[in-house]
Amino acid sequence: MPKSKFIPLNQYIEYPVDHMRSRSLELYTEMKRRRSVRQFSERKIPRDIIDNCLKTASTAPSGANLQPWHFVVVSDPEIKMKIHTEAEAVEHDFYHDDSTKKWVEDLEHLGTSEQKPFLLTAPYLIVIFAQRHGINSSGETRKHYYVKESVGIATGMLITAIHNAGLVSLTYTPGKMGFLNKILARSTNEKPYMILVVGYPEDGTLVPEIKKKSLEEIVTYF
Ligand code: IYR
Repeated sequence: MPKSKFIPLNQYIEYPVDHMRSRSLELYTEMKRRRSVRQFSERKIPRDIIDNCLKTASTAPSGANLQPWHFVVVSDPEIKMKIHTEAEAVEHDFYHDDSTKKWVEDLEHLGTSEQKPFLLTAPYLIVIFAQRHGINSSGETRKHYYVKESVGIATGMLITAIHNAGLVSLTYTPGKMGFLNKILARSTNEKPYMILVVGYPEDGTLVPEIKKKSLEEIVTYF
């Protein structure tokens, strides 16, 4: 017998097919407006809104339901400053190193640079950690499964929740992120996964003109 107790699937709602069609189209219409933004205003955001978005992320499926993630929400200006200093040092190497020359060329159309002022201006930096393994209260380790997949799904749901709330975000990944463990006092079983920068866009924000692949390009039906 499984150890789990089983309960009826009583929260499921079946919609009539027409209703399903309009709901699926409405979400697509909403999500295709989402853009990654690199210019953030300093406007504050109530914390309960961020909490609600994190609660949405917490509903994500994960390997063996072990939920191998931790979210550190940074709004403290001094901590943001430390992250900014370390991140710009990492980016300086990335933008000047010979080994990343081609990569930097591939990014030209996005208008990125080694300067990361949004790490100071955005009201929240959500630093997402992936737990390579778990540690219980007695300090014993526990294997985690499909960690990257699980954290990726939770992060996607967080990005969707933030957009749905009417905010903008940026998935930001400096090449080396070990400094985040030090600054945020997270143990080494937790690997920094990304910084999700969250806030309002600055007035007059510009975004690159980019195209998404068509369904024909990305989907095969059999
Ligand atoms: N971390 C660098 C470089 C960078 C890499 C990728 I892949 C991007 O999609 C965008 C930027 C930076 O943020 O500038």
